Formats: sequence, C-alpha cells, structure tokens
Amino acid sequence: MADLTTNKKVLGWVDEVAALCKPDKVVWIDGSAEQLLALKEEAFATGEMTELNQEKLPGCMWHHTAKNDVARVENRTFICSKKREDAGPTNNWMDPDEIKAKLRPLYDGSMKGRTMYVIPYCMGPIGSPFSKVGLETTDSIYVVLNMDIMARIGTRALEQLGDSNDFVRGMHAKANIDEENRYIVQFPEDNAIWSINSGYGGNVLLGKKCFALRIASYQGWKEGWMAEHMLILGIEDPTGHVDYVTGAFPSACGKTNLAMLIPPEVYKKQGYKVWTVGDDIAWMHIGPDGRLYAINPESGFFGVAPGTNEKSNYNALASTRKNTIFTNVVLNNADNTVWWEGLDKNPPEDATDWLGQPWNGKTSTEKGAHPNSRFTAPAGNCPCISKEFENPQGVPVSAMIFGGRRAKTAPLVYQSFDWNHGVFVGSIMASETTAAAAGAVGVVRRDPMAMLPFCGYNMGDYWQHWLDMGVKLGDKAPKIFNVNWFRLDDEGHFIWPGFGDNMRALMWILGRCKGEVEAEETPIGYLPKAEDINIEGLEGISLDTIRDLLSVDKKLWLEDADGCEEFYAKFGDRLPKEIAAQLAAQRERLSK
Ligand code: GTP
Ligand code: SPV
Ligand code: MN
Repeated sequence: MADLTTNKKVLGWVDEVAALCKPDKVVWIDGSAEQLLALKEEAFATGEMTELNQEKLPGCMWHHTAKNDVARVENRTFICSKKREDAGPTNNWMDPDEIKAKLRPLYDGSMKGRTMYVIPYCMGPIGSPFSKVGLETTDSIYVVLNMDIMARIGTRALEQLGDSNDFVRGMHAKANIDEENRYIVQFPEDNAIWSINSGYGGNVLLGKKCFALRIASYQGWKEGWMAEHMLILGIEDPTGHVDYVTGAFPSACGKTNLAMLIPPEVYKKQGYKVWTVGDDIAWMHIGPDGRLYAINPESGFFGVAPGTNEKSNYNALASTRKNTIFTNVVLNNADNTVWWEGLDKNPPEDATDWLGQPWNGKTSTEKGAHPNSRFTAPAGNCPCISKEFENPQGVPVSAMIFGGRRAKTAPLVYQSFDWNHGVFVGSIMASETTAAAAGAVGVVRRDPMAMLPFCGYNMGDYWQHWLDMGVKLGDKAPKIFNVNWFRLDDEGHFIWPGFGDNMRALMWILGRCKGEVEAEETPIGYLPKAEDINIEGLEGISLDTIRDLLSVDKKLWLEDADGCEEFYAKFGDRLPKEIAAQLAAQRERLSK
C-alpha cells in the first residue's frame, strides 16, 4: 500500500520505527470504512475481538485484555524531560537518553511476524486552529479500532498536518504484555511518546492521556493555553441561552456522569437542558473577546462501564448501543450482548467474564466485569451531544469546577474568592483513588486539578501557568468552584443523591456567575445559603441535610492545611509564592 503523505518528517520517522520494530508489513490507516471493516473481520477471525449481536448492538464488539493489564500504570509512567526538575516531584523521571537505551532492545524486533499500523490522527475538530496532529504506530488492531472512535483518524489528519513537523510521534508495541517491562514514557521536549507491553486504553490510545494531557499540558504552558482533565457541558435555560461549564474530577470520579446529566423534573419542566461537549479532556484558549474557550480534542467517550445504567446515566448507556467497543465487561453468551455490575439486577447465567472464563452471574461471588471495564463510544451517538461539538473555536467557559471523592472535609459546593484563590483550591484537591489506575483503591491522595497522573511538567510551573492565565484573562476569567458529591454519613452511605441531582449545585454555580444569588463568606470560600440549594422533589433530603452537607469543620480543614504544606514542600522554589501565600491566608482565616 502506498504512503498517504509526502511529509518527509513523517515518512522518515515511520521508517525509523519500522526499522526498529521489524514488522512483516506496514499498513497506513487511511480511515476509510472499507479498511476498518477489513480490520474488524481480521480481528474477529483471530479472536482478538468478538462481534456482538448485530441486531441488538449493531457495529459493536467485545474485547478483553490480559489479566495484568486492566488500567493505567502510574508507577511505570515517566515524564522524560532533559532535566529531572522539569518533570517535578510528582512525576517519575529518567534521563531521556538512558530510558531510550533501555527500551530500544524491547522494541527491537517486537513486531516480527506482525503488521505495524500507522495511524495518523487529529486531536480536535479538523480545521480548528487549536487542533493538533499525532501519529501512532502500533501492532494492535484493537488500538486502531479504538483510535477510530476516539480521534479523527486517517487521510484527513495528514491533510491537517500538511508539511509541518509539528506532530506527536507515538510508538506503541504490545510486545509480550509483560508488566515488568511495561513503560509509558512521554518526552515533552521532543513531541514523542513510547508505550510498550500494554494493550489497555489509557496506556495505548496515545492520543488520549499521553498526548492530549501529558504532552499537550506542556505545549499549553509553552504556547499560552491550557490542556486539562475536564469535562465540558452546556446548560441551556428556558430562553435558549447556553452557559458552559468545565469540571476537573479525578479518574472515575464523575466527569462522564456530570457531562451527560439529565436535569431533575423541577428544572426539566421549566425547560432547562444539558448538552455534552466533552467528558474527559478540555483544551482551552483565550478568544478574541478575551474569554476562555474550550474544545474537546476527542471524538468519543472511553467511559467507565460498571454503574452505568438507564437511571444513573441514560445518555451514556444510549451512546453505547451502536458502533461501540466494550473492554473487560461480561459477554452474555445467551444472546451475544454485554453486561456489567450495576447495569441491571439481572446478571446473565450463561456468560463469559472479563477474563474470558465461563461465568454464572446468578451464582458467582466474583465480579463478572472488571471495575475499570470501559466502553469506547462515538460522541455522535450521544443523545445530548452539543451542537457546538465540532465548533472549531470552542465554547466560552463561564465556570470551572474542581471536585474529588471526599468522605468528610469538602462541602457539597463552594466558590473561590477569586482566580488566584481558585488556583489554590485546585492545587489542594485530594481524592480517594479508584480502579482507573493500578494499585490500592480508596486511599486519599493529593490530586491537584485532577492532573496528578497527567501533568507533563513540573506541577509548580503548572500552577504558575494557571496564575499567569488568570492575569491574562483578568475580569473575563471563569469563576472557580469546588464540589463534592461523595460525603458519607456515619453508616458509610452517600448523603447526596448525586447524578442528575448534581444539576442543583450547578444551578447555584450559574446563579453565582450571573450575580443572581448571595453566598456566605467562610474561611474556605463562598458557601451557599442552605435555602439557595433547590431541594424541590428530592426525597429524604431536608434543609438540615443540606446544612450538614455544607458544614465546614475547621479542625479538619486545619489538619488538611498541614497536609497541603507537606505536599507543597516537595516543590521547593518551584512552588509559586502566591500559592504559599494563599495557604497561609486560608490558615489564618481558619484559626480565627
Ligand atoms: P475517567 O473516565 O476515569 O476520567 O472518569 P470520570 O470522571 O468520567 O468518571 P465517571 O463519570 O465514569 O464516574 C465513575 C464512577 O463515579 C462510577 O462509579 C459512578 O457511579 C460514580 N459517580 C459518578 N457521579 C456520581 C455522583 O454524583 N454520586 C455518586 N455517589 N457517584 C457518582
Ligand atoms: C482515566 O483514567 O482518567 C481515564 C481512563 O479517563 S484512561 O484513558 O485509561 O486513562
Ligand atoms: Mn480521565
């Protein structure tokens, strides 16, 4: 097959990768329906993918990964800037030359007997001045088919690139899926990514976390924009006016759910609607009017399956009913469909679990789907996809929301005093770990701006970049808020109903942005008056419940301040003075 481009930099790089990996053949992905169909047929024939019931789930496929390869691997993820201090204390680092020397032998000959696919892809709408192009080489059809959903792939991406050298070089090889030799390496200064020995989502769909967050956060710092782990949603009021909000929550903490929420009856009947622009990543630039504009660089959703059902997230479930890839969920052998914990109360009896083993959902004590099992669904399937989804200029952001899983400390919602205080609020985010990354689940850790695993440079410099963006945005800056849907009662149950009812907190946020609702000034920020959170139609939630959800325990917050100080100390002189000053000021307010 002929090369798809005359771009010498692209051709030279692909030749280099092929010379190293030594595949039997090289196939350029042009993105045509015929080519993708042929690849699907091949994957069905080899068993790499399983075709699902084409009447019930047209175009859908099932795949399961190796047992040891089910999530991102943060301890094997590296930011290899030339200098260690430029990666900073929150990233693993190795000297770029050393790690290349170490990994080259692992790539060497790893594709013998296999085909190498070259996937050109564009992150962001084709034609947008904010979009960026990458190339990924891989020996996995699963990766090709997922990239086709998650990014704009093929010839159109190469056309967007033209003769430019500004593309991210991503080299993936499955090798032996050996976890001892698994590496996910970013070279931000060289626009390059090396990923080896994994076949799982975030480790191998290189346009996503590796490029659109780790490399792009570095590019944004250098070029004056922001790449964030944020959902983007629009709230349409009864007059048809839409306000846009972004939200950064750590992995598996509710971005997809919030992005697709269905307003509760009290708002629906007034004519409010919610539109999804993105569920995971936002790239944000300052527009000609001085406001901040967000695009979603992705074209699909790589969403958490367990817990997704008609009630919790109708729109996400609807998005998965066609042309979707299911990874590590249960295969229902009776009708060749899929199931996961929390889909319904009727697990299949004759089924195959995520490990590929026979499984009886009625009798088994083991879970059938992996807790981090996922669906890869085209954004166009989503019933509430925004009509601005392809807008090359993006949507103007009125508010940014931070949030995590906190059993106690953080109240349901509060507003920062101003931009700099908001940056501080983001910098002290903490959350319980989830199954999205390998390792213990439920451990509280600092996860600033939900970017701990994704910031491609020194997080101290990243906070300074946020502060600098605030100066540029001035009074046009989005207002910054913090939310917590996850407070627990004494029996360990969630107090707040969450999901669609999170709209009630969003409405307070919009009210604040428009100057339509008052707030109480507290040591940590502006809190709602309990009666300003609309509880109409909520069962079992009284004004007192809201008061409880909004309570601020000064003793806990002072203890938390000690934790922040310890965390900040790691950054030495890369910690912006303003951030240290914000912590000191908050402590003083709390001590009064
Ligand atoms: P990544 O794709 O990993 O970046 O995650 P995400 O932030 O998009 O997470 P997602 O929306 O898929 O949330 C996954 C988990 O959070 C599921 O277990 C949901 O049930 C739970 N969840 C989401 N929203 C809420 C909420 O409002 N309340 C409660 N209690 N749980 C929620
Ligand atoms: C996350 O872990 O934040 C995800 C899933 O969005 S993955 O693409 O695997 O990183
Ligand atoms: Mn994510």
